[in-house]
Amino acid sequence: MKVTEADERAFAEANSEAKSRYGRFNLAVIGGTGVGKSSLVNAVFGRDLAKVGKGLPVTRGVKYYSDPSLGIWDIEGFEIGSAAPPADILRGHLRTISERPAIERVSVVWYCVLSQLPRLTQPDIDMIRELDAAGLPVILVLTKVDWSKNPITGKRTAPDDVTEFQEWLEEPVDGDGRPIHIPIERVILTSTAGKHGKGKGHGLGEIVAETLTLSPDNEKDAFRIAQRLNLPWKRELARPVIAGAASAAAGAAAVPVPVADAMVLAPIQLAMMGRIAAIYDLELTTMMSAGALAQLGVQISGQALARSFIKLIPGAGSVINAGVAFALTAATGEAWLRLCENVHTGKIDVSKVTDSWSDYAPGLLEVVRKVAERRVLKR
Ligand SMILES: Nc1nc2c(ncn2[C@@H]2O[C@H](COP(=O)(O)OP(=O)(O)OP(=O)(O)O)[C@@H](O)[C@H]2O)c(=O)[nH]1
Ligand SMILES: [Mg+2]
Repeated sequence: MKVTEADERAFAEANSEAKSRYGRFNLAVIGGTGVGKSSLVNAVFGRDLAKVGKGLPVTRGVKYYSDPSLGIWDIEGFEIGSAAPPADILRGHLRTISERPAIERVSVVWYCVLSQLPRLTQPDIDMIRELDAAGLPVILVLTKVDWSKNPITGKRTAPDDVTEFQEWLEEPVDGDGRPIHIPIERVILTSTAGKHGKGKGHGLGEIVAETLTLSPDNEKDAFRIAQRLNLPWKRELARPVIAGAASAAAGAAAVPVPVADAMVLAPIQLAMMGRIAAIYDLELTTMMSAGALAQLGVQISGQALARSFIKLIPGAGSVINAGVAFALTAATGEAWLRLCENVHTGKIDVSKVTDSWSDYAPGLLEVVRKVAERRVLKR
């Protein structure tokens, strides 16, 4: 059976529909030159937007990088000798941002301070207050923390002056010991590399968890998709998609339809796959060529076609067929999820997706056997 163009479109349309529904998560990263803003963004979101994204110098000291699921407002911290007070400059930046399209609106701010200079200057405090006044939740990120590791317990500790600063932030006071208000939600200590630029980062899981907590409810899914560190969040988003497709497949198969199974089920499965790909933030065009996608459609349709033979088996009525359609769609979804996960984490090269699929795709016979067994057990 030839795969129709409609099948490919089912994948592509579901993919882009899901992408636009989940929308974009926008983060503002503020900090002085070289404090490690870009490194942090790369570590959490797994991509160098400054290199790959469409960078846009919006105004002096403000750049906007974006791809479909993520927008980064890269804002220069205050520079010594700047003409206007930093808070005034920042207020201007925030006004500029608020006049941009809604899809670019900032949700959360990471205010980055180099841990080697663990203090907040008055301009820093003024800027943080300005962000708070604009209704933006601020995470204070201490960057490039030089952890030392206890060789016996393996416990990591930050330098003393960093810990002291962290304690001061819990109840900040001015030089005269009077309490001052610094509207930050959290302080998080991070590093994206070890002392010599190698090794893994620390504090990243914490920054991801806190950013999700502070995100508005209608942008949490966008953040779950944009970030690259927490895979369970993505699985949680993908599972209902699979369940929905499996039910739809069962429904389509239970009703005697005048068209071949493949015509009905392949679009359901391909749309499911397109949605899952969106959750893993995988671009259809980078994942596979149109030809490769067609090939994938052939495989799925082949399974569906084989399914229609089951109808010919004496005693295997439309109910068994619906059960098989359900189970096979669910198994296909799980297999595709695992494949997407492996592409997402870099275990599989995107160019190998089509070749790898046969290793993941559920075997039809296996699925039919399981469904049949379950029915026998139920009796
Ligand atoms: N040791 C160590 N070095 C880091 C860490 N994070 C970043 N760096 C290094 O610090 C330098 C500056 O990092 P960037 O991420 O480019 O800093 P930035 O704030 O984006 O800098 P600008 O965009 O130039 O303002 C780079 O050489 C990084 O490799 C860290 O956690 N530990
Ligand atoms: Mg940078």
